[in-house]
Amino acid sequence: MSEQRPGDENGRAATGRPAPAPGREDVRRDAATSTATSRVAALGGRIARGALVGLVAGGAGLAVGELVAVTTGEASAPVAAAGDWAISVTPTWLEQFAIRNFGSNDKTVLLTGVYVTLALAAVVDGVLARTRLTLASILTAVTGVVGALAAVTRPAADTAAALPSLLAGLAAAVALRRLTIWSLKVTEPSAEPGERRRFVLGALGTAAGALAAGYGGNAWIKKRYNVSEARAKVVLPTPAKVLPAPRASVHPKVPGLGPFFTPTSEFYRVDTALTLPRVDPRDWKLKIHGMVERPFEITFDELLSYRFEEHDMTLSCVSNPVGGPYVGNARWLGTPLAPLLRRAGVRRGADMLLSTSADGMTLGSPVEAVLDGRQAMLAVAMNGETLPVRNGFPCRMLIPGLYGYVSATKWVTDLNITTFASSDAYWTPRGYAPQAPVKTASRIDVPKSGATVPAGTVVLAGTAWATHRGLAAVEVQIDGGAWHEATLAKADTADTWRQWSYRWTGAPKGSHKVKVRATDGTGAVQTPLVQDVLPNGATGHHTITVRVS
Ligand SMILES: Nc1nc2c(c(=O)[nH]1)N[C@H]1C(S)=C(S)[C@@H](COP(=O)(O)O)O[C@H]1N2
Ligand SMILES: [Mo]
Repeated sequence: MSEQRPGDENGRAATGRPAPAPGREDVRRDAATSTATSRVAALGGRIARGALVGLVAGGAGLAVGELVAVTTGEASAPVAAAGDWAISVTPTWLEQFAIRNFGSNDKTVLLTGVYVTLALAAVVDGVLARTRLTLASILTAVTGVVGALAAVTRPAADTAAALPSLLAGLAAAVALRRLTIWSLKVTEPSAEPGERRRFVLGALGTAAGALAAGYGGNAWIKKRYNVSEARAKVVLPTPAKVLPAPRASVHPKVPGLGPFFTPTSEFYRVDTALTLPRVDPRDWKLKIHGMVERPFEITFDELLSYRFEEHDMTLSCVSNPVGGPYVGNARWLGTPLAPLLRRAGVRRGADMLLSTSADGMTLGSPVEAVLDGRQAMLAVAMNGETLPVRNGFPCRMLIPGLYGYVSATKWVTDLNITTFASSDAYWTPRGYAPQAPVKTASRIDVPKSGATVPAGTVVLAGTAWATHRGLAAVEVQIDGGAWHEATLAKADTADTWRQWSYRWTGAPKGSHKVKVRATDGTGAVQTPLVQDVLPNGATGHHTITVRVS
């Protein structure tokens, strides 16, 4: 081994001090002070150089990982794999905290966390390498092994997914070793100018190469796994049942109130996919199996040859806080799910439809909800457009009346007929209820909470839903007074939300609390009881503060 003995550096720093002349106290003190100062400076320099070398080496590793992931898939790249793993082990309270505080930016926050953690590890390895080169190199490689484990333990991963992180760790270790040796040479008293140049050029070259390979690799991945062309080529089936556009009266024309159909680009997104599954319809297959008489598999073309129907439905998330934004309404195009289950022949005793997505997410839905006549479907389009990748392209499941996490499997590829007693879906061990019908909810959208409005007549407006039970009434309450019936816009289907408005006349100046509650189609009034998202959806009345001036 041509290994430097990095300990030498410390030794020099400790012993290279000039001995003060005996008896010259003042000089000695000065010398001691300046020696201490220079020691601190030297130490700072070493840490800075170590940190720099560590970061450059780590960057080289990540870049190699990105390049390897061009063949093994986007989700197997080191940062993506680490992020996916972090998501899967995130405790529910932290996930709730992230949703509440970061909303749809939670994935950016998570990725930032992964990068910061990796950067810290790289700095530690880089500084450690100056005194313990072998140990630091091994630690660096081990980080890669940890990443590889994270990559292969993802539910939808194959063993090749280990490669990017393994090779990233190796590349980082090799770069760390080389750059550290060159860097240590520079600080030797016998250092030649050529050695400094070698280190600087080596570090700069590695950094530049890492940036180019990292960005290049990432762009290549994006291009290689791009399905936007395949998506553009999908010819949507003509629905056997075409819906007329809903009457204009489904929307009370109140400025500031969102439209009846949520524009697809504004539709909320909730999933665990750090890297979106990119499923080419040509490769897509749906398997229906488990407790069935006749298991079968269909291709995307076969799916499209089935009977398709349009259906308007509001989708909402169990994690939506009272008054929150994780709800959307769309016109979906899908093929009914019930005939598919009948074709397979559900065996007696089976009560759960465990669906799996291309990225290994599992959702459990009651078989009953699919077969009881409601419009459970496999959807391929929303609002007249092929499903966007983020909303489940090429195919997603939908069951009216159930929260998304127990019904709305995006990128669905597998339907396993089983029992709730024998199978757990992803969210169940994480504290969420295995079954979760949508709770009646209502929201004040206009004015915004905290807004100031002119005195006189204040127009309040919002949205309310009790998916599949339908919505019968909305009432508003001001400052704890009587409940006033709001004007409901026309209903579309029992599966869609209803928008409402209320003219609050003679609103007096001052700060006021406005509350809303709904009554569902069965006549049940929305509960005032405040309950958290866990285990099966938040409850309580949405309340806003308005300042009338
Ligand atoms: N494959 C997959 N499907 C999924 C999820 C997921 O994490 N992965 N999340 C579910 C949840 S919790 C909800 S609320 C809906 C959200 O669908 P959207 O993102 O299209 O709004 O998708 C559901 N389907
Ligand atoms: Mo959800």
